[in-house]
Amino acid sequence: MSPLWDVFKDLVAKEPNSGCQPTLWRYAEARHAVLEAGEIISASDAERRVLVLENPGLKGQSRITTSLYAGLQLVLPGENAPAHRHSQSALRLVIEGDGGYTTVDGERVPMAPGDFIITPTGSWHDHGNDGSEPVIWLDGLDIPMIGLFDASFVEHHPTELQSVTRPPGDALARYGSGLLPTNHQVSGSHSPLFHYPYTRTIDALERLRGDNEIDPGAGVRFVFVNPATGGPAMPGIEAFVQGLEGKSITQRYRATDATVFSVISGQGRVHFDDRVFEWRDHDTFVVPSWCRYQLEAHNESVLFGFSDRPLQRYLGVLKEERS
Ligand code: 1HN
Repeated sequence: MSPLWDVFKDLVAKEPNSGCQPTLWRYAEARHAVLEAGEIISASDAERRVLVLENPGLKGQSRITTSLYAGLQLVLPGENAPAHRHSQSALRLVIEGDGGYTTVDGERVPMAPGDFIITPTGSWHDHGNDGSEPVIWLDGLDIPMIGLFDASFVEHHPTELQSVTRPPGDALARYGSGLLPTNHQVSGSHSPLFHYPYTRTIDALERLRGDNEIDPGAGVRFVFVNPATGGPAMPGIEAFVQGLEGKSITQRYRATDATVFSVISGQGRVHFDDRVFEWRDHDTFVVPSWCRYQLEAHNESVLFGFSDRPLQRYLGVLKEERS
């Protein structure tokens, strides 16, 4: 036994205080480092050749926020990252390069810049690059959460690549047009659609540019949903895109879900109470839990973001404040 009164204040904190720090990774520098990693180890030897975006306030923990992992992954032309599956769920935001692909449970999905792709818990996935340029993307996984539950399993596929058993575009044809096959059984967990092409995302953002009704004070903000339920694409992580007008600034806002942002396009600043970061194309930055911030855009910009919001909502602990 141990005395509660010695630790009570730490266990039930007055407000969030994990140590997670506001941090920005410049893509120009990160890209250079990731390409250098490409000279040191192959994708196949590494299994996944990734540079982890580790929060400097959470050193040695391979996490970008208390609950989430993020990293930048490189696949060079002709390379493969072997097929495996694990308890952890992953999302990807493609940053650069054409000719990349990922195969998820038998369907091979092309990766184009801006595409959002999920590999939910337990799904077989392998990656490759048939093009002539390096392909780089941002990975987000719920690794710290699965660690907390002590529920991690991983399995390697008997062959380096899984077989492709579904035609290209199959999931998008079945689930990507606001139509649901009448015999679809809602599983209640993750989205049956796992590829959200940027061509469609940007079309929605452009059509609604300047609309301030979708998320007042935050530009035009769309969540990637499971079309069968209207809920988030994966139960534990919510991802969104946010379109900001040129020379605009969002309302002061804070929430209990620490949020990872990746700049799809544009330039601007993120203002915190005690610091300001300049961001531009493909930079990644993190806003810790309960940290007030404003997003300023110098020109028309598109941001991608993700957080553990659905779980906080489910537990009834999600708290937001606009001021
Ligand atoms: C993983 O499976 C991927 O499939 C990326 O691309 C990053 C980090 C830790 C554990 C598994 C991938 C990962 C990972």
